[in-house]
Amino acid sequence: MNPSEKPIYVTQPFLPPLDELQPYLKQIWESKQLTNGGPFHQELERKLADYLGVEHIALLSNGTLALVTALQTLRITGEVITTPFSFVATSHSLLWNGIRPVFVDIEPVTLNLDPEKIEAAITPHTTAILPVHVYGKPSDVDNIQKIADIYGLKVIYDAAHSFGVKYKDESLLKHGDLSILSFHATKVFNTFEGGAIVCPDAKTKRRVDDLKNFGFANEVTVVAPGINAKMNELQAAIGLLQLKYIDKAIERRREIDTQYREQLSRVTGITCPSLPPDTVYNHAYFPILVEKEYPLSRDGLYDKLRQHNIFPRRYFYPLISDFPMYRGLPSAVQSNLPVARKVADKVLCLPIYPLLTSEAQEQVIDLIAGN
Ligand code: T4K
Repeated sequence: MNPSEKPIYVTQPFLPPLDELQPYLKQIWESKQLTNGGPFHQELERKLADYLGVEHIALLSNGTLALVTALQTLRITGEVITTPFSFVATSHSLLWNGIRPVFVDIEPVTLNLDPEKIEAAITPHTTAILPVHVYGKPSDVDNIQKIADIYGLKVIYDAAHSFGVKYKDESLLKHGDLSILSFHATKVFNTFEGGAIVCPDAKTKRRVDDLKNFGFANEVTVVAPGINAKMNELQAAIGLLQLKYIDKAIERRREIDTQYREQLSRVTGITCPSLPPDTVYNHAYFPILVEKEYPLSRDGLYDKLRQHNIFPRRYFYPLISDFPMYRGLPSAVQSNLPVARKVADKVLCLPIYPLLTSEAQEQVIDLIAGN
């Protein structure tokens, strides 16, 4: 098979028609309100809360600062239990708050934090659990909450991948004390860069709003050493436009997912992880696991696709616990994380995005199937 003419990346951002941005730009130019909670920012907060089915949402400049700010909002200190199988921002947010990450292994089917292994990692210093809904798929929220209740721990979900995901008929983002979202260019819903914190009540949202604005509660009062993590008006305008197209974009992702699942489940040695029951998914990622029975190793398949101008990604390899700033931690030892290590060595995320053509997808499938 000839290499694809145009590179096929793991993702490509959806962009609304350019001419639809013009009226928003005009309004920004006329009002000169560029940031600090302007009208588009306020409108997007309202519309997103509505669309996602949550009480309150605070917009931030990116998902990483949303994580950092969420931890500060709940005054988390000491040790926090988290997963090594995620993007490095999850654990970095702990270090930025002077908190020690404690890695706990993942569960082999959902690839999320394994609740059965959490209790053994709790110490007198543990204050919270920071699970990730990896690829947007729900963590075991019920069992995680049970443990949190028994030990008096807070739960903050890194829901960077979970825009629009529903679990048991309601937004997945309602679980835990707070959830954060990412609106990065590579995400299902993008504002170029952007993020949010989903809050259960107005008081918590107010604290987030103060913290994302240097800690200012009013012109003369600073309540905490906050940071500048505000979403600006241009980002918010893009978000308002994206909302018009999001359902169609997710629908196209669903079709691509179905096609991959049908075609690749026939290939010996390729596993397509399933969805937890009761989930309405956003099809943010399409991970496959390259098993021993497949003729190539995961990296062999990764290289083969790259030679054909197709660029899948090994999300999440290496494990966070293998990066230099984490590997000295007692919980980072290999024997503590056997499932995460195995999964990190066989996972490959395939191209999935609304503008992926059927021909391009066929090419990816044919190469994996060895045709
Ligand atoms: N928590 C979790 C669980 C996360 O996954 C992330 C971010 C965060 C927290 C933090 O949220 P943010 O602070 O980012 O809002 C990407 C993203 O940069 C990162 O947002 C994301 N997770 C992570 C999983 O993936 P890279 O290094 O893989 O991105 P990059 O630049 O290689 O992009 C991948 C492909 O996407 C490119 O090959 C082409 C395409 N692309 C990318 C960009 C940026 C485009 O077509 N256009 C673009 O503008 O990290």
